[in-house]
Amino acid sequence: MGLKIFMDGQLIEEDQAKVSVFDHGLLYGDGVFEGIRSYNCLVFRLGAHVDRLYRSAEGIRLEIPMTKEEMRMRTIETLKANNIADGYVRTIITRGVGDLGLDPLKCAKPSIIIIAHKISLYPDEFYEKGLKIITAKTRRNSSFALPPTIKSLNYLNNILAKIEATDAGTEEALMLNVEGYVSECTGDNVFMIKNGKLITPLIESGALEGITRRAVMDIAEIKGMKVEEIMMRPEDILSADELFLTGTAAQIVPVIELDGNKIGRGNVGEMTKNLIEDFRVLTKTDGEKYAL
Ligand code: PXG
Repeated sequence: MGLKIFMDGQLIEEDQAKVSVFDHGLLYGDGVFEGIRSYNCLVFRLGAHVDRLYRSAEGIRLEIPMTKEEMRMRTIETLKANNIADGYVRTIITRGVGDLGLDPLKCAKPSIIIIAHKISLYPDEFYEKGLKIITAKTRRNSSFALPPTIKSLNYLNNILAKIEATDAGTEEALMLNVEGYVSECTGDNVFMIKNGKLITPLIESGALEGITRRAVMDIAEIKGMKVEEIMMRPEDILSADELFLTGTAAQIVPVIELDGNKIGRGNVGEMTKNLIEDFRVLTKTDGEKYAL
């Protein structure tokens, strides 16, 4: 039996969960989404994910036809219906069915889709050995065009950079904004550690306000580390002691090389290892609980 998908008010079988060819989500990438994780029946920072989903929707003038509270409830209901304790949830809001023209006002009603899936973990090797990444030539979308704070269904900007990473034989690509400052990777935020200080690009550099980013900053502050958000230059990264990426799916992944240049000693840093462990502990307590 396939998955049970929440779609437009009800849970339906995976093979029945279909989107119209006239949905503006498909035609134009007109919609928003979230990627959420549950750990042993605890949905990590569900409230923050739901808040960001509604902020993204507001950013594209899309009104989600559901309250935030119901959205949280439906997320948990979908996890439960699929008997998933450790999972990855993809919530998608599309503009809905319209005609072939651009006008979003012709779309009658946004579509709400929640997919709860078992988590497919990244290979252990990523965490043990660290990633080698490149700097993409593709620049991060300008806030004046499509603000990177909006988690929209239009991810071509990120996908183009991801293709560059794949072409270079690497897993990830660092993206700069049009001014040449570091913004983020294709689906992860970026952090460096220098002289014991945790440093990450300002959201204004063209980064998504990552939930994992926030959690890592919280952990660091509790540990008494100095945390700074800056306009980061690529050369700052080359002088870092440690470098890592954060995201809901990947959590915290060490990076050991950028464009063939070693970061620090070229191995996974001790402070990164500590943060990985602290984050693992946090996911055991910080979340919305449900029972299967
Ligand atoms: N930046 C971007 C552009 C993202 O899409 C993050 C940062 C990290 O945010 P969170 O809140 O997850 O800590 C994301 C989130 C993938 C994938 O397959 C990743 C995301 C979305 C969709 C797919 O790696 N990322």
